[in-house]
Amino acid sequence: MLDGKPRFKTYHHPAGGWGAAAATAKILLEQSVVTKGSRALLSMNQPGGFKCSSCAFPDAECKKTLDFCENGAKALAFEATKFRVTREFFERHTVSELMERPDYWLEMQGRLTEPMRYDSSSDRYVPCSWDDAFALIGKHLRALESPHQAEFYTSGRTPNEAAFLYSIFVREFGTNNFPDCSNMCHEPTSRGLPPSIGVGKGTVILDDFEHAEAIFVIGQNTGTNSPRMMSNLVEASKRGVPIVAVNPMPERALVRFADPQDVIQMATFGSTKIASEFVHVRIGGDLAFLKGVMKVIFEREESGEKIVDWKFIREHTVGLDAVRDDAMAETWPELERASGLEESQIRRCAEIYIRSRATIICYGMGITQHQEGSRLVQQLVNLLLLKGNFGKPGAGISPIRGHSNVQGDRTVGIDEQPSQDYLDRVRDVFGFEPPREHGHHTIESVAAMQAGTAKVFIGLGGNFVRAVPDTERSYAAMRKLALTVAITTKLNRGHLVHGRDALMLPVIARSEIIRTAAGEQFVTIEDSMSNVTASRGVLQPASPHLLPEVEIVCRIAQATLPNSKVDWRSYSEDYCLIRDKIAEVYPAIYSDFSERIESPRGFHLDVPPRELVWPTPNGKANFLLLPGLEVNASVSDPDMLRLATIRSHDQFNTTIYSNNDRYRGVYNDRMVLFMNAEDRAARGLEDGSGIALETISDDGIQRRVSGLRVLDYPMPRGSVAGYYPELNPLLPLDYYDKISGTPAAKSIPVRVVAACRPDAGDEVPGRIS
Ligand SMILES: Nc1nc2c(c(=O)[nH]1)N[C@H]1C(S)=C(S)[C@@H](COP(=O)(O)OP(=O)(O)OC[C@H]3O[C@@H](n4cnc5c(=O)[nH]c(N)nc54)[C@H](O)[C@@H]3O)O[C@H]1N2
Ligand SMILES: Nc1nc2c(c(=O)[nH]1)N[C@H]1C(S)=C(S)[C@@H](COP(=O)(O)OP(=O)(O)OC[C@H]3O[C@@H](n4cnc5c(=O)[nH]c(N)nc54)[C@H](O)[C@@H]3O)O[C@H]1N2
Ligand SMILES: [Mo]
Repeated sequence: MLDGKPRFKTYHHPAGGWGAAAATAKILLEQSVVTKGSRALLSMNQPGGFKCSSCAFPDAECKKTLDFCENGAKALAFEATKFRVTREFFERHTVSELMERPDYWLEMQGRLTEPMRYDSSSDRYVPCSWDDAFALIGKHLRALESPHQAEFYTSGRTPNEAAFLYSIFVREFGTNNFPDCSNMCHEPTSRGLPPSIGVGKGTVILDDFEHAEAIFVIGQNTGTNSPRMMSNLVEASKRGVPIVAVNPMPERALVRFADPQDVIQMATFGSTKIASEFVHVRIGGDLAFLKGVMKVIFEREESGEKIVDWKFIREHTVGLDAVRDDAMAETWPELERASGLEESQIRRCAEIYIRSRATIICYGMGITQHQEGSRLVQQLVNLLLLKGNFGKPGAGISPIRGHSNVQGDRTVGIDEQPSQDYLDRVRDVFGFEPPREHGHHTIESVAAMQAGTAKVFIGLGGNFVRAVPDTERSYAAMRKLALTVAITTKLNRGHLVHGRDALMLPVIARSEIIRTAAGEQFVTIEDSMSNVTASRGVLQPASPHLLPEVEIVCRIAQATLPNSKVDWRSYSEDYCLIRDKIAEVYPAIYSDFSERIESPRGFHLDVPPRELVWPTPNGKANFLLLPGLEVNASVSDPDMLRLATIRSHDQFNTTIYSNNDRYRGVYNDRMVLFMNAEDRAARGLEDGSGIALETISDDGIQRRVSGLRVLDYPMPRGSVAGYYPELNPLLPLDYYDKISGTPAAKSIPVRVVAACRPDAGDEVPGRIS
C-alpha cells in the first residue's frame, strides 16, 4: 500500500504458493469486488469466458477449473473495481491538480463512466455527448493538410476486431502512421526473426514444453510477467529437464516456485527448484554468453565430437561459416569480461544444450530492449539452428509477449511498414487505394510531435506518454498537439498530458458483456503462441454510457470519411462480418475464421518453420552474424553503470497496483535502485543512501531523476536496475534499436551524480510539470 514506511527484506519463501494466494485475496478485497471478482475469475481463460488481459501466455490445453494467476487476478480486480470516475469527480479536480497526483492514485479512482472533453477555460474535463466527440475528431482529422499529420497509436489489449477495423480506417484516411506498444516491446522479434526464419513470431506451442529436454529462459521475469508459464516450468523441472535462467537479477520464481494451482504443494508448503543453472549475466552480456556457448560447440566439433546437426544445416540453412569463424575468434578472457560470467559456467550451459535433443529458448525484454535487440534475437536462432531445434516436438524459439493481443494486433494490420502484397489485398477487398509509403513507429511519432508536424494523436488503449522514453520532452511534444484522444478504461497520466483539444472515450472492458443491435458479441485475440481464441465478457459494463472499442472505431471512421467505401455501421453491429473481412484480407491464415473460432479452444495460426518451411527470400533459415560482443554503443565514462528499467511484481506496465515488489523484498517504495554492494561502496554510499541518477549522453540534454534510494542487491558489477515508468525520464528518445525502433530500456548508461536524502526527490515520482 502507499502509506507506510519503506521496508526492505529478503524474500526467503518460494515464489507463488500461499504468498500469491494471499495477495490475490487481498487485491480482490481492496477493489471491493470479492464476489463479483471471484465469480468472474471462474470464467477467465475458460471456453465461453473471457481472456485474461494481463499477459499473452496461452491457456492450458488440458482444462483446469481455474486458469489464472495472482497477477491475472489483479488485472481483473482493477478492471472490475467498484470505484468510478464520474463527471462530479472532474468538477472537483482541475487537470493541473490531477497532474500533482501519483499514477497510482489516478488508477485507484476507478473506471471512467462517460465521454469527457477538455475545457481550457476551466482547466477541467467536462461531459460531452458521443456524437459531439466523434464530430470533433472528424473535424480535426478532415482539417489536416495531410493525413500523415495524425498518429494512430494502439496498445496490445485491443482485440483483433477493433484493431483490424482501425487499420482499415487509418489506411482509408491515408496514412500508415501506426505507432504501437509493440514498438517498445517485442518489435525486435517481429523485425529480427523474419530474416532468420521467415516469420516474426515464435515457433513453440504449449505442448512443446512437455517434450523439451532443455529450456533456456533469457531476460524474462516469468513469475511476475507470465506467471501461468510457471506451471510449465514446474512440470518440466519435475521431469528432470534442465532449466537455464539467464538474468542479471536472481528472480525469485526462477529459483524456487510453489504452484498455487497444485493442491498438494499448497497443502504441504512444498515447492519446486526451477533453474538448474542460474546465469548471472551482466546487463547486455547475453551476446557474449551465446557466443561462448557456440564456441564450446565448435571447439568440440573440431576435436571430433558429433554435436552439430549437419544434415539439418545442409538441408535448411545458409551462413554457418561466418558465425562459426566469429565465435571461434573470440577469446575466453574477452567472453568472460563481456558476459560477466565464468568460462566454467558457460561450458556447463553449453553441455546442457549439447545433451538436449530438443531445446526451447524463451526470452523477454532483457533481450529485446537493447540497441541491437533485433540482431540479438537472431543470435538465439543461430544457437537453435546448430542442433536443428526447429520442426520437431519440444524445440524452437519462444518470445514471451507482453500485452494479451499485441501479437494479434500486428497480424491484423497494425503495422507502420505494411507489405505491398497486404496493401493490394486491402485495396481489392475494400475498394480504396491505401497509402504505400511507410508510416511512423512510436519513436518517429514522438519526433513528429516534437517537430510540430504531427497535429492529432489517437490512442486506442494504453498510456502512451508514460510508456515512451524521455518523459520531459515527450510531455512537451504531446502538449503541442491540436487534438489528443484517449480510448480508455481508466484514468491515467496520458489523459492529463494532452493537446489543445482533448477527449477521453471510455470503453467496455475485456471482462464485460458487449451487446449491439445484433445481439451479444464476442471478440478474438491471438496469444504469444499464435492460438486464436474467442473472448466473451461476463460482467455488466461499468457504466451504461460505455461503448465497445469496435463501435468507437467505426464511428470515428464515419465522422471522418463521409464518402467511405466501408460499411462501418454493419461492422459495429455484427462482429462476424468483421471476421469475414479478416478472412478475406488474410486468406492464407484466417480462412473460415467464423467457423474455426467456434471450436472451444480456438485454432492455431500456421507458423511455417514448424514444418521446416522458411518464408525467407532464399527459402532457407539464415545464420546471421552480429560482430563483436556488445549490444549497446560503448561509453567511455569510468563511472558508468548500465541501468535496466524493469517491472515490479505489483504493476502492469504503467498501472501501479501497489508500491510493493514482494519477491525482490521491497515494500512501500518504488524509487529504489538495485545495486551491487561493491559498486555502492566504491561510490562512498551506504545501503539506503539517497541519490540522483543522470544519463550519460552526448546530446547536451541533462536527464536526471532524484529521490532514489540505493539498495544492496545481488546485481553483477556495473549493472543496476530500477522501475519503469518512474525512470523513463532517463531514457533518451534516440537511444533505440534502429532495426525495430525499440527503445533500449534495459541498458541506459547512467552515473550517480549526487547524494541526497531518499525523500528529497519529487513528491510524485517522475512528475514533470
Ligand atoms: N504482471 C504483469 N504482467 C505483465 C506485464 C506487467 O507489467 N505486469 N507487462 C506485460 C508486457 S507488455 C510485457 S512486454 C511483458 C514483460 O515481461 P518481461 O520480459 O519479464 O519484462 P521486464 O520486467 O521489463 O524485464 C524482464 C527481465 O529482464 C531482465 N534483464 C534486464 N536486463 C537484462 C539483460 O541485459 N540480459 C538479460 N538476460 N536479462 C536482463 C530483468 O532482470 C528482468 O528479470 O510482461 C507482460 N506481462
Ligand atoms: N523504460 C521502460 N519503458 C517501457 C518499458 C520498459 O520495460 N521500460 N516497456 C515497454 C513495453 S514492453 C510496453 S508494452 C509499453 C506499454 O505501453 P502501453 O500499452 O501504452 O501502456 P499500458 O500501461 O499497458 O496502458 C494502460 C492503460 O490502458 C488502458 N486500458 C486498459 N485496458 C483497456 C482496454 O481493455 N481497452 C482500452 N481501450 N484501454 C484499456 C487504461 O487506460 C490503462 O491505464 O511500455 C513500454 N515502455
Ligand atoms: Mo510489452
